[in-house]
Amino acid sequence: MTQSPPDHPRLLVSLCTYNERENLPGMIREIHAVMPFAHVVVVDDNSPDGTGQLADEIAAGDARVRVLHRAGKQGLGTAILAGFRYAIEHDYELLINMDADFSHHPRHLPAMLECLSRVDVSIGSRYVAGGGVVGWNWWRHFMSRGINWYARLLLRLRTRDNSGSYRCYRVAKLRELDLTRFRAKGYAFQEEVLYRCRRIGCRFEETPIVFEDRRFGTSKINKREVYSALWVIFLLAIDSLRGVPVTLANDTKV
Ligand SMILES: Nc1nc2c(ncn2[C@@H]2O[C@H](COP(=O)(O)OP(=O)(O)OP(=O)(O)O)[C@@H](O)[C@H]2O)c(=O)[nH]1
Ligand SMILES: [Mg+2]
Repeated sequence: MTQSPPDHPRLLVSLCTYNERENLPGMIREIHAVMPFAHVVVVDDNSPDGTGQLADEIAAGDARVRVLHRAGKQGLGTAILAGFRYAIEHDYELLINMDADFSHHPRHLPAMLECLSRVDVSIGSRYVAGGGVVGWNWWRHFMSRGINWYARLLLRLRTRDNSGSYRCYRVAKLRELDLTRFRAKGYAFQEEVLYRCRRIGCRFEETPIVFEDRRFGTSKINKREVYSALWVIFLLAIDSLRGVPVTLANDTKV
C-alpha cells in the first residue's frame, strides 16, 4: 500500500457496502479528490449486486484501496467493527467511517479531520448549527429525532447526533476498547460506540454535515433494525444503571 506523505496523518476511510454498486466508484473518486493521501477500505458483505467484485476491480488499479469480503450480510455494526480492526492492525492514526451512498458527502472530510486536532472523536452531525438533512419525509425526521432523544436520555450522551455513522476516530482510542464486547450487530452500534468511548474518557466534537438522501439504491433499514436498536440501547442503559464496567482491550475495567 502507498504511504501517506509525512505531513499527513495515516488516514483510513472505511466504506461499508451492501448493494452499493452504483454509488461506490463515485464515492471513492470523490474521497480521493478531497484527500488524495487517504487509504480506503471497502467492507462488503457479499452484495448480490456485485459491489464486492467491483471494489476488487477498483483496488486492482489503485494501491490506496483495499477490500474486505465477508460471507454474507452480518449487519452494519459488525462491518464497521471490521474497519476498526483493520485500522488497528495496519497501524493507522485516524479512521473515518462513512456511508457509501452519498448521504455522507466527501466534501465534509476536511472539517471532520481538522476537528481531531482538538478531540478524539469527530461526529458528523445533522443536529448542530450548519448541519441538516435534505430529502426526508416527516416520518424519517421523526424517527431520527426520536432515536437520538432516546439515546441521549438513556445513555447520558451530551452530543446531539448519536445515530449517524459519519465519524472520525483517533485509532489509539479504538485500540483501548475491547471490540469483542459490543452488543450491537446493527444500527445501534453508532450509539454504543459513543457510550463506550465516553466511558473511557474520549472527548467528542460535532462537525456540521448536511445529510442528503441516497443517490442510488435502497435503504437497508427496516422495522426489525429499529426495534433491535431500541432494545440494545435499553440493555446498555441497564448495564450502566447496574454499574457494569466497560472492559478494555487490556482487560482492565472502567
Ligand atoms: N457491509 C455491510 N454494509 C451495510 C450493511 N447494512 C448497511 N450497510 C451499508 O451501510 C451504509 C448505511 O446503510 P443505509 O441502508 O444507507 O442506511 P442509512 O443510511 O442509515 O439509511 P438510508 O438513509 O435510508 O439510506 C450503506 O453504505 C450500506 O450499504 C451490512 O449489513 N453490511
Ligand atoms: Mg444511507
